This record gives sequence, structure tokens and C-alpha cells, in this order.
Amino acid sequence: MKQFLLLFAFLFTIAPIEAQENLPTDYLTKEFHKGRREAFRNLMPPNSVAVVFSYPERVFSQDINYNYHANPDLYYLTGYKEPDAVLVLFKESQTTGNDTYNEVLFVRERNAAQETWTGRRLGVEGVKAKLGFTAVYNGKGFSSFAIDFKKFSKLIYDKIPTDLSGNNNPGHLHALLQTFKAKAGIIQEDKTAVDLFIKITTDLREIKTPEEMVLMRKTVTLSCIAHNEVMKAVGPNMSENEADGIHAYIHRHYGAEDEGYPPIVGAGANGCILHYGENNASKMDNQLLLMDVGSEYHGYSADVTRTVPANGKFSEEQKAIYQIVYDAQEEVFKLCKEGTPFQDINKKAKEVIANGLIKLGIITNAKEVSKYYPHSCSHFLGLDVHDKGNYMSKLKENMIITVEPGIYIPANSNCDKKWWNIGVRIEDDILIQKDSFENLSAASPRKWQEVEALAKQKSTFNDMKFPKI
Ligand SMILES: [Mn+2]
Repeated sequence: MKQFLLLFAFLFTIAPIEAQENLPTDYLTKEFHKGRREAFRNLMPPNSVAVVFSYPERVFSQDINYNYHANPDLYYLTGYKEPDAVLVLFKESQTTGNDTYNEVLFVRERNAAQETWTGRRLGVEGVKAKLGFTAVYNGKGFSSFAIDFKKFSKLIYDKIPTDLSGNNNPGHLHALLQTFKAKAGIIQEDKTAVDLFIKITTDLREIKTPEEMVLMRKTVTLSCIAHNEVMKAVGPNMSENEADGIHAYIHRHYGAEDEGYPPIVGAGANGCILHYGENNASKMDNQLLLMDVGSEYHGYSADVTRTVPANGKFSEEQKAIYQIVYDAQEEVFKLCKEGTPFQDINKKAKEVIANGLIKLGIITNAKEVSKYYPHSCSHFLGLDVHDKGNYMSKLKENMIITVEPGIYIPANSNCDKKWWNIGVRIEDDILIQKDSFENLSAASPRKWQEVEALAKQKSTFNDMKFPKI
């Protein structure tokens, strides 16, 4: 059979794969990405050049890779989502012979045989047409590209990965990186080059443009719908894994390609593990279910956490802890506006939680609060779930941050055991405005009364019947 197939391959040339049909129509436009490159260029020092590589592919099993996830910075600047690419961005226009250009993109070469196995590639012509670049070449052309990196006053690049295999295919990321290091004479990564790259991308990405806001609203809204459906569907006999699957199904229903991070779906003791990811308890009993799950839509991540009693009704202890976390959110929201120092948010959340835990007799001194609330309250949100942003400065209009206080009391904690295995986090995605804020995830209820009311409703998923195995 194998010999037959080989013969077949010799006799016929493999037809090139045609462009994909029925794609979503709301991707970021080439004008958006071009605008981001211009904004990046404006922040570059005179006579500098920036070099941005794709992320590597990673092995899932033997010869199978994980679904590829683009480097968010490269995606932001180009819209290109494939591996084995490098963008070279110049502050000033360059001239080689008759060509003048201020940016060059090297991409993965088209290959009909490969594309029948691992999927379509945009290739040089596709990138010109869809992403609006004029200087585009196959990756293998990078080594012969006439560029003297040493003539520039400043090189700008991100951390260089050091764990890539020695794939010497000239278009492979490993070869592109080796070529860059050789051309630029890099023996050791230059910290000032990396710091400048991070500074520029942070300054740009922490402020969301109107085009990004459309996608952020979509990803957060559809994640809220998923949370609400799980609140309705969940019961003491449901597994964590199934609750996770309902989120994923609803994300896909609305066109989200992925989750922005590994979903955290943990009941009781599992909810007290901050980044619990096994999601493998076969039932939840009468415990609290903590769900920290957000979709990724066209690259943009939501980050929403809701905590719901699996049986639909909070116990007195669960309710008391839940109310403190809710109150902490409410107090932090009052600070969510332009001009608030980012660190004030963390201080406020800590203060409210400490006071609440002291009142319940769970701690006696505010200093003990980090035993039960060990993380900070907020992070930036966008292309990365923990997005780039200046954590030591003040909030600005059109930033998006999370507000996610929590209390986690594992078994054997030094308090009355009636509090053990209660883990609560409530997390919302907040758009900072001049004098106030907008809660982008307001579509999913937070008040305990509203959570209980929603949990009483029936879900479509309750009626789904599958064969027993
Ligand atoms: Mn978060």
C-alpha cells in the first residue's frame, strides 16, 4: 500500500490547496495591524530596528503538535498566525537597489504536500493580499536577505527562546533565530534590547483600541453566557470535567477558537487550589464550585470567575465567605477610574478581606490575611490573559483589568472546621474610563441572591441524554 502511494505521488503533482471558505468576517483588519506597526515605529528610537519572531510549535505527543498558538505580539503587529515567521520593522525607510521599505515579513513557505497534512498556509501571496504587506518573503530567504544589523544604533527584540530543537530546515524558527544571531553578532541576549521591546509593546497593548474593544466585549460576553448556563446546569452529581465541557461547548457555539488559559473548575477543596487544572472530581456534592474560565476569541481572552453552590443554595458559612469577597469587589470598583495607582487596588481588596475574616473570627490580625488570600486583586487583560501593562503606574482610560479578590480555606486550616474547604473567587473584567468604569462581565450575576435564583433555572444541558457505557 505504501509503495502504491509513493508511485501515486510520482505520477501526479499534488494540487495546491485552495483558500478556505466560510471564514468569520470579524477578524481584525489589515489596517488595524498596520496602525499598530506605525504606533510601534513611533516609539522606536532613531536609527533602530525591531525583530519579532513567531512562537515555537510544541510537541503534544510523538509526531503530533499542540494546536498552534501565535505569539500575541506578532499577531498584534501583523495578523499572521502561523509558525516560522519573523517581522523586521525599521524606524526609518531602508533602500536596497530600487526597493524602499520600512518593514519586511518572512513567512512559512507554501507546500501543497504539507498543506494536505497540516493545513492551509497563507504564503507570500496570501500575506500580501490579506495582511497588506508589500515586502514579504519565504523564511528561507532570511539568510540571504541583505541587511546589516550592525549599522543600527539600537536593536530591539524579545527574549530569545533557548530550548528549540536543532531543526535546520532554513525556514524553521530555529534557523531563523540562528540567522538573526549570526547577522547581528549576538552572543548573549542584550537586556536593553529586550527591555525596550517589552516597554514599547506594553505601552501599546495596555490601552485598547476601538477595534480591540469589539473583540474584548465579544469574548467576555460569550464567556458570561457560558458561566450562566453552567450555573443553571450544575448539580451535586455533575463532574468538574463536564462543567468544563459546557463552558467549552458554549465558547465554540459563539465562534471562540479556544480558552484564554487552562480552565479552573474546582469544587470544595479543589476550589482552594488557585490554578487547579485537573478538573477531574467525578461529582461535586454540596460543595461550592469555583469556575475560572474565559474564552479566547480571535486572540482576545476573557477572564471570568464565578463561584456557585453545586446544589443551588449557599450554606450560612459559604454565604458569609462569599459576601466578603463580593464586598471587596464592590469597594475596589469605586477605585476603578483613570488616575488610581494600580497598587491601591490590591491594598483595598486586602483591607476589606482582612476586616471580614477578623469579624468572622477566622483570623485575629490583618497580617494573617495572606494565608487565605495569597494573590493580588487585578491584572491587565487582552491578547494575553495576564496582559502586558504597567503595574507600577496609574490606571488610564481604555485599559482593561480584572478585579478578582478571593478567599480560600483549605482543610486543616487554623480556624473552626466549619470553614474548611470553602474556596471563593469572583472575577470581573473592568474597562477603565475617565471618571468611572464599565463592568464588561456584568451579564453574569455576582450577588448571592442572583446566583441562587439563576441556579434554580433549568438548562438545556439538563435534558441531554446519552447512551450509558
Ligand atoms: Mn484572572
